[in-house]
Amino acid sequence: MNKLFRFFLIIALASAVLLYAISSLNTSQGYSGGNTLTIYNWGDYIDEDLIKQFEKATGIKVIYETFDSNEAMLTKIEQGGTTYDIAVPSEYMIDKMRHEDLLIPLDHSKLPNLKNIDKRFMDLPFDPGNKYSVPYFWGTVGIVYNPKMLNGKKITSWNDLWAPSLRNKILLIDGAREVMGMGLNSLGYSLNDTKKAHLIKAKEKLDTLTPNVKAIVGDEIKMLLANEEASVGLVWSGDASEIMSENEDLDYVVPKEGSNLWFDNMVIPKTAKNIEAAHKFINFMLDPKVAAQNTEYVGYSTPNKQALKHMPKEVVKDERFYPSPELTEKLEVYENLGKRNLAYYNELFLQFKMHRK
Ligand code: SPD
Repeated sequence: MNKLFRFFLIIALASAVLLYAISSLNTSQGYSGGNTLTIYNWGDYIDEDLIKQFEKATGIKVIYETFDSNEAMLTKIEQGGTTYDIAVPSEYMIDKMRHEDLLIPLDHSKLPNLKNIDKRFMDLPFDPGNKYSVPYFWGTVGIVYNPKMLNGKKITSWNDLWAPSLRNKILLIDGAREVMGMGLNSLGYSLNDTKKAHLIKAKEKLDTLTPNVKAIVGDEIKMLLANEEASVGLVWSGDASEIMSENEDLDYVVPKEGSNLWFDNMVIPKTAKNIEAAHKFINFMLDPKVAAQNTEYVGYSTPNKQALKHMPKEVVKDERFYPSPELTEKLEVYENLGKRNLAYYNELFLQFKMHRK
């Protein structure tokens, strides 16, 4: 072998080794594809033991990231820096994403466990025929409160929160639609109202709640309420159920003026690199025993009818967290209000937050 040939052979081998090293580095740093699956979910929204079970059963490596609002999730997906294989948006965001061509149609033949979902949660207006999304959890928005800390006082209405006795006692989840929704509902307006005058009135009413608001927080709301750092919280029902399992003095109510009924579903974003593995994971999460384990861990309400059979009766029969269809019919599901209106909700919510400072 002449010297020149040996030199080129060494260069070629070195480049091959370098390329291999770079590609495995990419995989471990969160690039989807190959044998990895990148999942983007709400914080505190899965039993991570199930991820390990899935990895063990399939040999697929899961990269798991979290978000704290639909809006933050959308921005990250639109930026495209990380290519998520699965995301878990709520209904109005799914409607927005499918209209903006950000989702991949699901292959139902790869999701045999879809049959376990209660028909009540299938084929909803935000995704006819479940072309793009599969139910994950559902629930309501309401008020969790501690009667012991309120001298036995009961809360039944949004307007109760404006009582001067609640000064500095209320925590709010950091959600634009939830907080604006509370303002709208307290005035008798719809959660999907787009009249500028009504939205401004709702924001002005929220401003008058400021003295009672101790903080606007993320998932730590559960710990703060369970530890009695505040006596009232605007929360999602699943968080209330988790808080109440930590502190039995608390109660949860869906206010009498009305509230939100929501659905979080699994989707495959357009940028996905491992569509095959995404279907495998979605189908895995739809298994009745897996869904029951996840539900017991997370505390939210499962749409999986077969999973309910594996769960404690007192949980499934608790109408606060599994409200009947008659009750849910009276609640409103958020609609996709369009770019301009959604941006206006966010802007007013931001102004409300600034008003507190
Ligand atoms: N910590 C998990 C929070 C999940 C809340 N999803 C509810 C969204 C309602 N729009």
